[in-house]
Amino acid sequence: MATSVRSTKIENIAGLDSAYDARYEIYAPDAETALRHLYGDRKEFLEIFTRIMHAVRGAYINRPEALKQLDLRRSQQPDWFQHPDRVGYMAYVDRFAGTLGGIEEKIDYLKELGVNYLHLLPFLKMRPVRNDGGFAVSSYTEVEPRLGSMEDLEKLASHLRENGISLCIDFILNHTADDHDWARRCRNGDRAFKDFYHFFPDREAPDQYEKTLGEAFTETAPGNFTYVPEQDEWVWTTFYPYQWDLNYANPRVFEEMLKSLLFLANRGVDVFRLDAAPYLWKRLGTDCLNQPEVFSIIRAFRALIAIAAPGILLKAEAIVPSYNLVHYLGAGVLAGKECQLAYNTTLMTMLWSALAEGDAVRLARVLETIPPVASGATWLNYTRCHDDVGWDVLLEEKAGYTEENWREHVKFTRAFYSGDTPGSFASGKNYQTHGTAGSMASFCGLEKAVLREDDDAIDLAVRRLLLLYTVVFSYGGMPLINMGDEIGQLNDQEFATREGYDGDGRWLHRGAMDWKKAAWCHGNGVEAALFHGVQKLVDIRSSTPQLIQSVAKPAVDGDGRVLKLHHHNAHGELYIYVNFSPTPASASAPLGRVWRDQFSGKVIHGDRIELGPYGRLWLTPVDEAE
Ligand code: OTU
Repeated sequence: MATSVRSTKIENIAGLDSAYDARYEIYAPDAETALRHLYGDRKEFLEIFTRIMHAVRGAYINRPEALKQLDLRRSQQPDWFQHPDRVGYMAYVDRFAGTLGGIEEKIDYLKELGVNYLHLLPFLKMRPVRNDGGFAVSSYTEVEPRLGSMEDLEKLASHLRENGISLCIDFILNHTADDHDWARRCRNGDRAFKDFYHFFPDREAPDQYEKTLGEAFTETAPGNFTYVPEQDEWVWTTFYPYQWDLNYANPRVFEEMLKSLLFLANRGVDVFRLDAAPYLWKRLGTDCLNQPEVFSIIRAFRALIAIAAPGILLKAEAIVPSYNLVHYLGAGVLAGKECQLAYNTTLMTMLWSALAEGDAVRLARVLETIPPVASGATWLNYTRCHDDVGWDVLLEEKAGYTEENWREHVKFTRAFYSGDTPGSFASGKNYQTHGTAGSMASFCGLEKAVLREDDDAIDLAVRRLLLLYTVVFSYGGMPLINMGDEIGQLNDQEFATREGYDGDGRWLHRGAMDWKKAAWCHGNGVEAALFHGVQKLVDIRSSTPQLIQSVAKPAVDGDGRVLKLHHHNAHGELYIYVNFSPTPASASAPLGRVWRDQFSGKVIHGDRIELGPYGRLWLTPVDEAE
């Protein structure tokens, strides 16, 4: 057992207030354990640990008083983000509102919809031309000048806070842009920065690694290594050649990234989306995903944040099968020590699969296999985001189906959403070798229906969209709306002419927010049907305490076409029924109680329930006093 450095460090923090000292006592041992796993074999470990603790201490000292107060409030209510009234929204700054300042003018719109968690896609200083939609960061402490300044960020964060909206930003911690100061210094021959990245003098080691590595961008950026002519060396680049993977085996990288994170936290950021989290540690002979050290990196961040800024949440972006994914939320003895939130990519992909098939059997079977989530953490449920839908992840979640059956199904689903399958209602485009690009409304059939001016088809598309959101809002966890879904924004057919496109098909669903359409949300057309439908879900959800710290148990009914979700907690029971097919379905009513559907207000009598095409019910027990 390694000797503890804790007692030495405790003296160093004397003089800070009791809140800090108490948190140090609790969380420094977690940080130490995690950091020892990463760097414990270095003889200078004590120095490394001391430097890191000084950074944490400095961040606390510099933390604005208002944020310290928020930290205290949140420590008293650590499940604040799990309350059913929490609803998320994600958007690109420029496409939603032009600049950070512009976002302030959209706060009323967000509030009207019922949103109180806003994820803004990358807006930190980015590589000028090709920058992967901002995911190639040139500086973690500066805002992209085109989008605003650090002052603007602070101002926005504080206005959002005043309006009860928490701010989530991307923390792109796997790689920097090749024009980040660290990368520039490397190219200029500064040896001190060589170790910030993974460099190789020739192809020997890269070729060895490639044998077991996958590929993120199979078509636009094949391979995982890029030749740097200035250095006559190869550098590790999982994503685009201009995104250089950071080397977390170097403790300075961890230290610098921690400082960046705490710097941004002190500007008023509430939640950090840990981009491409699975990739942080490399090990020869593996796929270099989900390595044990990745979890120690996250654990160290979590424990150190818990000391300096405990109101902050970490959200894992890990597009991996659920048996790996749950570990990003902590499991077993590591419960409460990893991220608090993770994208539920299994639910997301399976929702699309069920909608394409008009059948919920596979969906329910896969949901049953998702391992339970640790207490204190929860899912972030969504249907679409700025990326493609990657079907690959499903190949690993067969839920008892044969390899061949499952492969065929995944192939069918992908073809369905590119619109290639005869009779498919969807409009989308194949992306790379394994994904599909397209907006939620276009996937749901609105694009084809509008083109045909077919009112019945438009109605079905609206029903599909609201059906998927019903599951997202009731599964358990926080729901996330992707910009424009609430008004049925379609694919951007001009995407290839947009600034930033660079041959990347994901721009198909990254068009600017159509504010003209958004203004129609008060009318009585499609936009209004969707906007009010989402608003209604927000309302119902926020008065459903049965969702607190609960994940639904899935079942099927109605010849396999109806998904039933069941919740049962200290606040009672909840049943959700959704018919994934375009034809009516009949299902058995839950027994033992009288139930009221929160959508229609109607009481359910008898033991059968009839659902219309893509029909849905939100059933809570009728109060006996009623
Ligand atoms: C993320 O996505 C971002 O969401 C993308 O927009 C970025 O391009 C990328 O990182 C690089 O920064 O491969 O198709 O397991 O799969 O991080 C999306 C996680 C991606 C990865 C995911 C990545």
